[in-house]
Amino acid sequence: LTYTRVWIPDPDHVWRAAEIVRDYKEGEPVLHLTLEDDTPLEYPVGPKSNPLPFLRNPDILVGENDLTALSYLHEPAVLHNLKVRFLEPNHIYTYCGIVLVAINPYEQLHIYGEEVIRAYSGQNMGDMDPHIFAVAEEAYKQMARDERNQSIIVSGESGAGKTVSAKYAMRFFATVGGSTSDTNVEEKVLASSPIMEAIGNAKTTRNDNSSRFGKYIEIGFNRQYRIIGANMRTYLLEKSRVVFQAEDERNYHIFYQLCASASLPEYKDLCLGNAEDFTFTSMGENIFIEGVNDAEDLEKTREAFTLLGIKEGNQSSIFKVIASILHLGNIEICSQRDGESCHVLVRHDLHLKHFCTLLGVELKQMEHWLCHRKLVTATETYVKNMSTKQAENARDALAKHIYARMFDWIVEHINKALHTSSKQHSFIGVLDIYGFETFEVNSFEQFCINYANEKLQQQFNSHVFKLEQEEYMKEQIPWTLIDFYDNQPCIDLIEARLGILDLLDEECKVPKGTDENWAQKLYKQHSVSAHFQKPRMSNVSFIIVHFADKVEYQSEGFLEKNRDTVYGEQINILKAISSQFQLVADLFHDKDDVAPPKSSRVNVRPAKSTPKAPNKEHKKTVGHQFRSSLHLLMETLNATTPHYVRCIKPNDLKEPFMFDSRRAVQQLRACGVLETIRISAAGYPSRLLQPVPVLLRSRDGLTDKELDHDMFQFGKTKIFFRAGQVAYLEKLRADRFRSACIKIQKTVRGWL
Ligand code: AOV
Ligand code: MG
Repeated sequence: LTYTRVWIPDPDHVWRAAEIVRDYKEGEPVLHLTLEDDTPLEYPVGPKSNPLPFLRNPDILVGENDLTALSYLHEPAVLHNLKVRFLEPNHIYTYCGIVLVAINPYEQLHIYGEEVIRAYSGQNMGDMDPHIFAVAEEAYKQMARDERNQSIIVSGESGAGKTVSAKYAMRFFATVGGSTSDTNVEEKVLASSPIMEAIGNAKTTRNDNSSRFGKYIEIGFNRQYRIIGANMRTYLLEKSRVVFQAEDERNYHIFYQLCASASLPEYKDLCLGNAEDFTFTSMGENIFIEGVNDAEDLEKTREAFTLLGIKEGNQSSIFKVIASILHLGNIEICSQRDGESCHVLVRHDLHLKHFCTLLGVELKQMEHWLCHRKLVTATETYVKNMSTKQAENARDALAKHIYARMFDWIVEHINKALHTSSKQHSFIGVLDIYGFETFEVNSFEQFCINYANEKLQQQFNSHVFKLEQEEYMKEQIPWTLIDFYDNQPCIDLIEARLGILDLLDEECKVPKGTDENWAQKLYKQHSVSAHFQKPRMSNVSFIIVHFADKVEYQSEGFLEKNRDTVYGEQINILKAISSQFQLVADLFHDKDDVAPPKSSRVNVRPAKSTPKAPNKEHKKTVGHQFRSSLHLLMETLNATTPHYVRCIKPNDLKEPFMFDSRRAVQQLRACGVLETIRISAAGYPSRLLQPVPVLLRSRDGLTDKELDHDMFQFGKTKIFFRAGQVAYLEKLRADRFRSACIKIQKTVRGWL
């Protein structure tokens, strides 16, 4: 009796180990199996039931640190191998061809110290355990070897560990590429993280420290490959969070950090108190995060500001702006009896006073423009009352606007602090964006976030699959095309002509456009798309079949968020006070994002104290800007050598070392890791342009003992190597070079 070990599908564990206990002849309807606990099982097989099960790898291979080393490469093998490594020796990193898979341990591990960085520095990827440092080292090495810019692209769903991985990669560069001078520029690069997290991360139901913006930070190096500076680009901050948080979620950390420190003497004049007392910080109804001390974190934020050279004065202005937003949120707008207009109870409303004092705004003006707006028609300009609802919306829009401006101001100043005048030779970019996410209610923000992830997935696909295959074909290397999931149709659905974004922009231009009308237009235009669905029970939501999952989006609010209007009068008030506080003045320095009064070309008579609003008709929509910034990002990434890190979230409970196979497999299926394995195992990831190094001067040179014949292929213009072979050759070359040097030295010494 021959035992054959197999994997069979299982509803709980996805795959289950079994053994075939009776010889099977082709065409028989059942396989006789036993499960691991010796239960016998008759497993139906055939065209109408199950395909023949996958074979299991010999135990000796399980735990391999590169999945491409497995004999049988299929989903159950990959899953099992990752799980065994993760649970038994607690190895969170595994290579998967060119991709590093990182499973979130939800526990502080002692594998990130400086001594570990030193150990990885200068080593070859294959010689060490898989690690984020190994990937970083590879990028650093390739930057020097190929004289080419590099990128580390970290992806994975929300909470999978992208931000943590990106920070470790940056720490690696700061350590191995630290400057020799005393500018401590590498420390400054690292100091940008706590600041950006304070102002751009928040607790969501998926992640206590969820990034609500995307970030691409380019670390610049000189000819000696020492860090000389850095520059950061950010992508679409989730502004709505400033004024609204879902249950059990929080606003940006910085608000809680300030509230927790409200009693300190230096923050007295912010007039803050408990975060529970402010609308904008208490909507989620839980102001705490387990294990986080907001007051201590404020200290870290401040230290980082100081390290980056942001002066005390500016720091306190930033805190004033943040506090002013909290006060703005607490301003009560009361309905008048007529129901058409509203007012603010100034005498009772300390928050309005605090807001005005903190920003140096004239109270009377603010009070007026909180409840009124200016309308411009073809012939005249008049002032109109706002309803309570309108006024509240306008107030919230102002709060979001102020926050977003402050965010940009800080990014700009961090960039100034990281800027260098010395000549940059090359850079390594680290990309950390918000991960794919789906909530109970998904809106414009999730749509943008998931769109970004869709683009990133495509970048990955085209790098790994298309480019590889095209290259092999161009070079006429034998190669069988491998099918892979191409998400271009889904991207087209979103960004192509008459796609979701185009229709949204169009609806924003229609005078009486509504979210519902837009949804109807989507149904009409896109029902044929395989990636678009109309939910049966709804007339206002739509479903997109993303690479990672199906997501249902509620159309409500899309138009407003895409337009992103703030009433010009309120901005004008803030501009009018510009002389008083420089930072506030800077924040509201003209940019064309103010809502144009209707038919604004005529006759605008600005009120005396309010400077003229810029009357640009063509303010770009948020969706439009986001699309452009993603295009730019893809161009940048495509001009670098990419290194991919795929983060996997092993469970939804944030439990240390708990592996939920169903969740893991869902992510593996979605991110293309399985296809990557097939390609990397079959392909030749390394290549050298001919003419090749000394060692490999001819075809004959290559076929001798140095390399196994299966390890390379000659293309028309390049030689292709299997993974790991180039490093091997480099070592051989170095050895030969060394022995040649020694010979010369000996000869020279002989002469002397
Ligand atoms: P994300 O960046 O991928 O989510 P994070 O990097 O913020 O996820 O990770 C979420 C949490 O998981 C962290 O706060 C840590 O507690 C834990 N964690 C992740 N990686 C590690 C690690 N290597 N070691 C220890 N703990 C880790 V989002 O920003 O939500 O998409 O938008
Ligand atoms: Mg993150």
